[in-house]
Amino acid sequence: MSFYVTTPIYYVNAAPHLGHAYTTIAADVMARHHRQRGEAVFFLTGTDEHGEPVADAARAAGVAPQHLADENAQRFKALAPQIAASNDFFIRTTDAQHMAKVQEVLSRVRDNGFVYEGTFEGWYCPRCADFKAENEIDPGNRCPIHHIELTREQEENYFFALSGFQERLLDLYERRPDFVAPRTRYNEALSFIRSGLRDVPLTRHRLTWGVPVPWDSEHVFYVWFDALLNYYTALSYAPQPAGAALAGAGAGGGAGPVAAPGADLTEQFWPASYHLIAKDILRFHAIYWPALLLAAEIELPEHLFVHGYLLMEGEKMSKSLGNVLDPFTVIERFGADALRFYLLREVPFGQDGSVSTASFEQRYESELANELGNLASRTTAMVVRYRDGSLPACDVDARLAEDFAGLVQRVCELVDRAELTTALDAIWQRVRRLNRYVEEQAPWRLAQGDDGADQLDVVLRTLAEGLRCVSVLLWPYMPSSAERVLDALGAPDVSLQRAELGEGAVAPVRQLEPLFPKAA
Ligand code: ME8
Repeated sequence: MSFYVTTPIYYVNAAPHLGHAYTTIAADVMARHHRQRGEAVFFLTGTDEHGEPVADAARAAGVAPQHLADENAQRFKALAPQIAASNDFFIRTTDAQHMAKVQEVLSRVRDNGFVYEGTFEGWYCPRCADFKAENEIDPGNRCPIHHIELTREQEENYFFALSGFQERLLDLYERRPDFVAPRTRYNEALSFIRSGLRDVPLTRHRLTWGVPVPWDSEHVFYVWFDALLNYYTALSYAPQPAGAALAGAGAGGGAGPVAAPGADLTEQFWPASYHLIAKDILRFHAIYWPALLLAAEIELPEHLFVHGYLLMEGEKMSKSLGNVLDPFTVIERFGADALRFYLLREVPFGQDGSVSTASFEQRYESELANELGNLASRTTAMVVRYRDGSLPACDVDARLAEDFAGLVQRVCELVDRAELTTALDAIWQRVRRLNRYVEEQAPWRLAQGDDGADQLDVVLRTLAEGLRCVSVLLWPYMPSSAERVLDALGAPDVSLQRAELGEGAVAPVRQLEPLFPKAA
């Protein structure tokens, strides 16, 4: 089994913000979860460095585009470890190997008869790098996303014959109702296709910052075609994934076939299992991308999952709108795990949702510190206090086993559909169940006198097992906190194979320091 997940490649016209962190965190949760299942996983992120968004920002800053790209690509690259993202590769569209592959694939599209010369005339947003249809324009000829005035473009271009793919795309959407999720986005893409597809420019004449068109030196490829192809080109030159994220936790890395170093990974990982994007770039991914792949005779990806916007004060957060919450500051105060948890818990994955410092702090305290943190502290403390850190090898409480039955399976099914918030909620209900169990059983009473000794054994073993299971399942969301708990329980294995309640080996338990201390 192999699993390949991607994020959009981000524009290097400015520094990363929370919106970018969000998609990368979500992709990381999926990648880690599939590694836990023992699958060979490839997780790709990177930067989109060509086209007007970058050329214009470089001009405004008085530097060469490559200079701006180099500077900001480093900032995006640095974001990944800070949010604990375990990406296997970081692609930059200025990589020579990527550029050569783009030329190869798009030449094939031309050889296959889907490219012709023509004149484009229409409205264009240089920030979106997008040609807008008449029904996508806000009053005053403004971009509905960036609110800037659109420019009127008239240009000699090579066109991609998108309109010729209408029937094949309709057929694709009919045959594969899970090609785009959630359903609202599937419907949106489908109605766009049904409304009639127009051919789109494949190249730009006046721009020079892009991948050169091999058959006409006066053109560069339109940035979106260069960018979309990253998902495919990366596999041709990325190194073999190490599966390192699991190795640290003692499970020995991802399984699956292992290619020789330097081998082309396309056969092993293409087609992509999931492209994660936000709804701003739906049309490119749900329409242009499959059409381009059909034109190039490349297999289509399995799923596209479209998440919503993180909103601050009701507006989409974006570099160009200026209302940006800095993920680095949040991480510095509360840690990456807390940010990861908050984003996937607060905003149902797939919908828009507001984020704020106030709701972050509230969840940090009520859920992370008081629910999970407290469960972990008191469970380990009680095993140490009442049993000297040695758990008895007895069965777990049957009622709790019943409450946990089917959980691993359920989480797998939900993550398979990218329902990351629902999966997290299913796990969290068990965190709460375990805290209620402590209250119901009152181990401190059982510890008084000898009559309750057997029951206390069962309660402690059940709590330790419950804590172990939820920690394994939470690992993709909060890797370092989960690893700390599992380490204290003497059970560092995060593979899902033995994540059922009662399947853990009995090991010495250590008292755990507070997982989520009050922030300074
Ligand atoms: O569009 N809420 O790059 P980009 C949620 N280079 N997600 C957000 C967000 C927000 N407020 N703001 C940004 C591009 N994102 C192209 C993509 S792909 C072949 C080329 C995330 O830097 C979300 O994933 O504008 C969104 O789709 C992406 O950043 C846009 O990043």
